[in-house]
Amino acid sequence: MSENAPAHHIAHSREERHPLAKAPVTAPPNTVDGFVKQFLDNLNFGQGVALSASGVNDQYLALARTVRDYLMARWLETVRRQLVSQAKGVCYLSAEYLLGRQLGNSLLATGLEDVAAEALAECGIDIADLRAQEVEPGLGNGGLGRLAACFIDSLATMSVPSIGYGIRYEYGIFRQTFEDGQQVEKPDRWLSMGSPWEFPHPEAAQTISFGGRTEQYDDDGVTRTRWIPDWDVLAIPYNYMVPGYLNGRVNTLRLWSAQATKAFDLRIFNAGDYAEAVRAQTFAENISKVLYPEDSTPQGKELRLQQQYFFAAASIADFLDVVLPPDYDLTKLPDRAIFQLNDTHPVIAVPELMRQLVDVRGLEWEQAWEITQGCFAYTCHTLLPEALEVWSVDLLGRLLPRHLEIIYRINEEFLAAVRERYGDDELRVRNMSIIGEHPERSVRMAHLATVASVKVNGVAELHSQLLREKVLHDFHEFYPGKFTNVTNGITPRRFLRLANKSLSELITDALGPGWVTDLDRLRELETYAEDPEFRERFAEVKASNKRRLNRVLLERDGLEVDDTHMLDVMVKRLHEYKRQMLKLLHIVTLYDGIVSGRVPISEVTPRTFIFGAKAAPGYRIAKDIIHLINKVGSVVNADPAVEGRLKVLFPPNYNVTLAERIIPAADLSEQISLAGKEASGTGNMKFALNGALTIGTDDGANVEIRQLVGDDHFFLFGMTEPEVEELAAKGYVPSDFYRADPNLRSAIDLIASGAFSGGDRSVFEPVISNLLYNDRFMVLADYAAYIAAQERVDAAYADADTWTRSAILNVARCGFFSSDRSMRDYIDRIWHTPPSF
Ligand code: 26V
Repeated sequence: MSENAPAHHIAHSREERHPLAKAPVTAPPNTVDGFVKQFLDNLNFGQGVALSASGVNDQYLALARTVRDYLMARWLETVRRQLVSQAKGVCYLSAEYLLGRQLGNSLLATGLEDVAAEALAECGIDIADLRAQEVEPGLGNGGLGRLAACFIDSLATMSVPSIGYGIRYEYGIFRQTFEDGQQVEKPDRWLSMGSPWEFPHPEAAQTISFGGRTEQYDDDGVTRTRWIPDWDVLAIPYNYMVPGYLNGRVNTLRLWSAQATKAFDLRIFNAGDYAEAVRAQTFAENISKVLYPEDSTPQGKELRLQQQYFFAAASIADFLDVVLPPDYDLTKLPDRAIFQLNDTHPVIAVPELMRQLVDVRGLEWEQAWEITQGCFAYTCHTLLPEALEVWSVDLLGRLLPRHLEIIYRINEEFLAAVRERYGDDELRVRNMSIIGEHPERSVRMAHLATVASVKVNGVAELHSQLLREKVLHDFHEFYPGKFTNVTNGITPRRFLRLANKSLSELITDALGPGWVTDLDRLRELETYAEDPEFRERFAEVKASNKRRLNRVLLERDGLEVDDTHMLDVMVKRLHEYKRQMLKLLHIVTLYDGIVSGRVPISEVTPRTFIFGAKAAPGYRIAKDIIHLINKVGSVVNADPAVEGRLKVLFPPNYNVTLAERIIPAADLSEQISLAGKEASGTGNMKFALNGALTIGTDDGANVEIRQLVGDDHFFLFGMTEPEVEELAAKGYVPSDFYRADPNLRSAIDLIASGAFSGGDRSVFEPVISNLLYNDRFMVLADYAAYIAAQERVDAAYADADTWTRSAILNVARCGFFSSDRSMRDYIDRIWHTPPSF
């Protein structure tokens, strides 16, 4: 596998010239003194400041470099061994990696947490202040990007040969701020304070071409095609360490950054208008400038397709040119590499590999296609039809003319096989075609991915079933055995061991330390759930996590969390299908009950509601919902009639760092999507593993969570997926529900009356009319069941000790959701890439 340097391009003799160069790279001494020395060296020689003159950022950068130094020997050794062994490895292709902060994870992986804290204390520095200085790389939107980050963590921890490929966006997901309760997006300048975790390798750049035309030529009697592109950019690899947990292995994440090629420089040189010419350079560099913040409705933007091809082509070329030895027999490629497609974003890698094999390396089409079909696997992450990517043939043909030809040929041969099987069932042919005709002629990337892949998987049992039965039904019939499920997972290193240190210590006290890499061992906690003393300690852990969250939110946003309240949390992207509106209707119903006098205040369970959610900047209704949540919060929090028993908090800019603080403090996890819409969810797993109870629908991985933890420890409500289908078939009429339920009517009327918008009825009119006339996600249909389930929650919470027992059982029974298990499933059933050392 490829790692930090372009391996066999290194002249090995050079290394042997000086005796010191022959010695293996070693880590600094693993002692407090050793750490202090390394830290001061990095501060002095790396940052160019004396300790006495250094600021927090200097100190953070020096600390980051120091931890990096401890990982370096292992990284170089991992690279070396992978090159020598040439074992089959995974190339994980993902347009997003939502990594979270690196420092804490690196300290954990090296076992240096205590040494580092002590060393810094000796320098008069509180390590917590330095950790707080790190800006997380937010190179993803939500679940899909975070999943990629969990997976590469598990692959490193399980010693699987692998490399992650992606894009080094200069601006990650926008920073969310609120102005008068409305979302305002600010650029995320995550690189501006320095980037100690990355290693650029401009010498290993790939040239990526675009545009132009193709032509045929005669090659010794064989007609071949060549692509004559008309512009290109350089893809510069930036390597990041992916340390395994205490196993001495460090894998690589390689993110590509766009840079103008010489051709652009030449244009600048030749152009009369120098300033204009420099601007042309930024055109090339735009490609990796910014992460698209839409996470479910692809916009068909040209720049987005450029991004996809840019990183897919660079990654394929990197693997073929740099990782494989020079005379590698490409017919063996399927035994050497599997390219995992994280959704359709990298699928253009399929025709790119074909182009490389046929046009560049001269293989026959049939042979190339056989190789290609052995090298890809595809994970689908959605069920929403509008989220399935398509690219207009017009655009694709303009940007990548050769790839369009290749796609057409793949489709032609595929449809011939379909016709051979089914006769001239033209309806079926039209439905399965890689090319769609309406509303315009376009390439269906999910179809291309399915045709090209060894396996296609969904991300939870229900999701995979719906893929087989609905979304990709004809393909399942055509390729029985190609479809499979791999239920998502989360890394217990970041989301339990790092994020919830006190719970981790409690678990380690009970079970010993091995559980972090063997999460099924949490089962052994079941007996501890019956031990009153353990329950008391567990409850104290939860309370201390609430106090910690209070400190964080107070400092970050001036918000207060009352540690005597039930903490009821809904954190995830804002999307109608996830139904933040249902949660909000619950809150408004409680408030309405209090102010109308229908519910005595003494009967209201004290609850703090926390929301965290970003809306895609162009998603109107989602932004209106954010506005409404904030406005309801201002009114409820300020109303003396509530007596502080209900609080609604919406800290802005929810991200991985904040998740690590919120999730361990939560009592109740809100997983309330319309059944059949959430592919899996992974936040649901994080909460359950941290001892929150779930209130949820039968959707995504909620289904599996409930099966594992048991019905007594999960608050299930709402329509099932077949019931949703049934209601949709018969016609969902929201006003029927509105009229039939006085509580619902009253809550909606309260919002519509302007009670949360200073009397202005127009502000939230779009949200209300959406609910009443235009809601694809049937919020009102599940309202009554949701309210009833929340009443069960209140009743259960009233018995604190029994609640704690349920919380412990949630932890004990969620070991299945370790991403180590997900990786094992991929390895055994899709990749066939065993651990190597
Ligand atoms: C789509 C697009 C469209 C174009 C612009 C950028 C962009 C970025 C991402 C996406 C796909 C979003 C799909 C996604 O995130 N799915 C989520 O995947 C999680 C991991 O499998 C899963 O837990 C969630 O249920 C699913 O919604």
